[in-house]
Amino acid sequence: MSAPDLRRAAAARALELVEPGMRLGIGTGSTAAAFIALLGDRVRAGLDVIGVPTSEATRIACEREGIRLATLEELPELDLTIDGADEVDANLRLIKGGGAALLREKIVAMASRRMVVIADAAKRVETLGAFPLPIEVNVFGFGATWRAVEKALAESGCAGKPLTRRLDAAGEPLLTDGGHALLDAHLGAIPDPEGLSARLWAVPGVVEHGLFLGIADTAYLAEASGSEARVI
Ligand code: ABF
Repeated sequence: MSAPDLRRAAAARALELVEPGMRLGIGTGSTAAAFIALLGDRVRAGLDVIGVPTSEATRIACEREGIRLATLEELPELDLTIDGADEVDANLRLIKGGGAALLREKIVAMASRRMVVIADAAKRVETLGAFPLPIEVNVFGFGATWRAVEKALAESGCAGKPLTRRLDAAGEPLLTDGGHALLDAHLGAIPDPEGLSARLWAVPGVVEHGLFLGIADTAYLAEASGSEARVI
């Protein structure tokens, strides 16, 4: 059972929630890509849905599949968002943003009545933080914000943990679809996600961060069970 097979199994389970006429938030990343491909099959077979993509990459993938799209301005209230995650804990708290799309992902998820996470069960953790926490920051005053984020991390009991700037494939500082920079906080563990979230939001240059707390209501996590995939 390969990782793509597991991602497809989780995506297929989420697709069962999609009903004709639904307004969908469509996520970013490889598991969301598996969902887009399966949704495209259903759309070509006649399923009538409309989607709001969470990134330019997802917009392009949906267009290639023939999935009808709208902007969040056109559809400010969505029925269901399906998206991946980098980590999921037992309380459905997430770390997202490895795909550099966290701001639009969080805006779209917050505009949805439901958010369902799809992932390989390997994303399940006891404590968030092994995956570096993405923090989206305004490029204006980047250095000052970097120092303010380090202070916020220290106040959250994460003093001295490495903070790096996200680079693109060419090794240049990455800019998100929204034109912001990304910091990655290599914390190892986040014992108090809610407290850290509040401290990061208090930093003026922080646009958003990858802690999704109280947003997802369901997670479909796929694991190998013999030669089959089991979704838990
Ligand atoms: C996106 O999906 C990102 O927020 C997250 O980092 C990524 C997970 O990607 P994958 O499904 O490829 O593991 O939502």
